[in-house]
Amino acid sequence: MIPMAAEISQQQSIVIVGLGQTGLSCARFLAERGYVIAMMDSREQPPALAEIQREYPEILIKTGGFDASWLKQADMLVLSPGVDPRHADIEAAKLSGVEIVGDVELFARYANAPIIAITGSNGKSTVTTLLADMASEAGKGCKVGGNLGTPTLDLITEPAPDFYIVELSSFQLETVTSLNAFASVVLNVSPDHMDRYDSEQDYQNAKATIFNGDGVMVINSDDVFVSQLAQADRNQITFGTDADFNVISHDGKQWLAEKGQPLIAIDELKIIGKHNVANALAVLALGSAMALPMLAMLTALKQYLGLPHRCRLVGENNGVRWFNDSKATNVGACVAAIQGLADTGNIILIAGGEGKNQDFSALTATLQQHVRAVILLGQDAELISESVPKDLEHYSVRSLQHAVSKANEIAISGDNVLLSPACASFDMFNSYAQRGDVFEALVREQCL
Ligand code: UMA
Ligand code: ADP
Repeated sequence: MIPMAAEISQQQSIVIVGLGQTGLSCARFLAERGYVIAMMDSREQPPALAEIQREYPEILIKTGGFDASWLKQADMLVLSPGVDPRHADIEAAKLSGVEIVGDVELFARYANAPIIAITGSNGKSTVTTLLADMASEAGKGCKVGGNLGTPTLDLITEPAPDFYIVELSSFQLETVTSLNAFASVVLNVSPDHMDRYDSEQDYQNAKATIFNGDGVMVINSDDVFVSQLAQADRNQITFGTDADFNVISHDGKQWLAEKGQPLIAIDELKIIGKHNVANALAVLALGSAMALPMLAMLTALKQYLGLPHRCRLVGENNGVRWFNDSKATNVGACVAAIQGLADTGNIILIAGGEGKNQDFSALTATLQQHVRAVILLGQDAELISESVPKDLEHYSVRSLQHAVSKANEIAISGDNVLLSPACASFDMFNSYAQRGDVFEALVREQCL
């Protein structure tokens, strides 16, 4: 089944923009199918350059900047997600009638099995990997990837899997028109990537694209924006407070439940925090859309440890617990982590980095309510400090090493020290993962 592949003709000239992971996957996918392609990147030495030159010496490549005339002459541009479609040369090509797509659009056209599509401001990777564990426990063969790491086109194989389970970012969804997922979810929407969008509305619109088509809509009934996307004439499964999958009290405990029937006590889960309860409910809703047996789903849920750098306990010493939540790259994720840990002790928060034009005032109330000290670092530390309540103990430090030393100095038994930066890491690190690894190494050396 190759629904719309015929729409791209092998005579068309296709320019792939971006020579990163996505560009490499697009080049392989299109070259193997006989398409004539060229590639372009604004960096002089983009990451996949050598690999592409070795594998496909015939591909024309332009690096160190875009060539507006190449872009205008193409029939189709395949943009990597990191490339902003508002770039003047891309806009100009679009105005000249060039079709602009992304790798996920090609994936949607060529996918040969039902797609389960997951987006949201936060929780995507957790939900994607947990759902994959459940499907595997249920004996389903799934290909899993997207924004999570493996580009979607690399997932397409013969024979077809039972399902594709893909995490999609707003960047990837911006260039998608043909997606008709078997089931899809927008987990939640809170401001992020405001350096890429003209307005919050534009960011929300990109997320909403995941519901295109006629598949099952999985709706977070607690999210005002997501609830508004529900379409009465579509199959829907809801999760949240007043929903198909929710939390109930039973036998003196809190349980995840389906339509009032208790499924599993929350204290049996290894992932922590209210945000992970919401994630678990979303996964159960998606799994039920896929008709996965409940027993398999609950077995996988009980075993799921969570991903590294997401609210993970690094260790405990003298009654102080140290948590790595380096993946919290926006305010929404940081607030969720603080609220998730709030019942278990006082919080010392380490935050800061590259702020991506966020409004940090959304942090103020949560800091006031649940945090006993804040340690700020990175490019936007000063900006964030304007949103720290005046009477709250707070420090500005030069490095993560100083942040850990300061936290160690002020922490007392019963405290949770939480690295949850609410910012991207690129001002000081290569990635959130490197930031988290450095934090864990410092904590192990100095504090445990
Ligand atoms: N480039 C240009 N001009 C530009 C911008 C980028 O030429 O204006 C070039 C860069 O020089 C680079 C190439 O494009 O050589 C990189 O492309 P890319 O940034 O799209 O990155 P990929 O390596 O293709 O990785 C992408 C996703 N990256 C982004 O969305 C920024 C990866 O998500 C994803 O895992 C991968 O595709 C596979 O699907 C990462 C990410 O940070 C994890 N995602 C954001 C997030 O989670 O918040 C959305
Ligand atoms: P994503 O793939 O969307 O970035 P992850 O599952 O990797 O999401 O989690 C990223 C961060 O977001 C975590 O560090 C965690 O603190 C926070 N988070 C996870 N799930 C949620 C949720 N449902 N709501 C709010 N924040 C969340």
